Amino acid sequence: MANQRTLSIIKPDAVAKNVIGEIESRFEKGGLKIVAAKMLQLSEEKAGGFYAEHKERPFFKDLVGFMTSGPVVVQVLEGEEAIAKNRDLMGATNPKEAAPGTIRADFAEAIDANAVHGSDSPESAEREIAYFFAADEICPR
Ligand code: IDP
Repeated sequence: MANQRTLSIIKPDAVAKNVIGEIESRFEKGGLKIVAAKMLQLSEEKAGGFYAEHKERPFFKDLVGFMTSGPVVVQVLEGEEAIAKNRDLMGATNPKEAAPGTIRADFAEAIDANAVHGSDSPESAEREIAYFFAADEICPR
């Protein structure tokens, strides 16, 4: 098993619901360590750049609008198989399809307001972590 890092975002809907702590607790209880974290208000440019791979999709404008609708918490999670483990803890993209007990099943309302983001591959994780964090903002422990 490989020790990995992954980029996690607690999205504006979950921040507005005041469940940051409950979501962080899922990560910690799931064996992941938070090794970097900050709260940010994303600009349209920053949110659009983050989701650049979706820019031709019909939901892109709404996605950027949602991601800039309030503050987010961006963070780096570290642990064994952290990328897959985080995706397991998050549940399916559409909360209506997310397994019981996952973050999206418990805290998200809809596919376009689904509480959390998590990198989906080692390549995405590397790009996404560098998109938000300088090397000296990450604290291995
Ligand atoms: P993921 O967040 O589970 O990796 P992606 O397919 O990468 O899912 O999509 C990125 C984000 O775009 C999703 O989390 C969701 O908020 C939004 N999204 C994806 N598909 C749709 C859709 O069909 N309608 C509205 N929003 C969508």
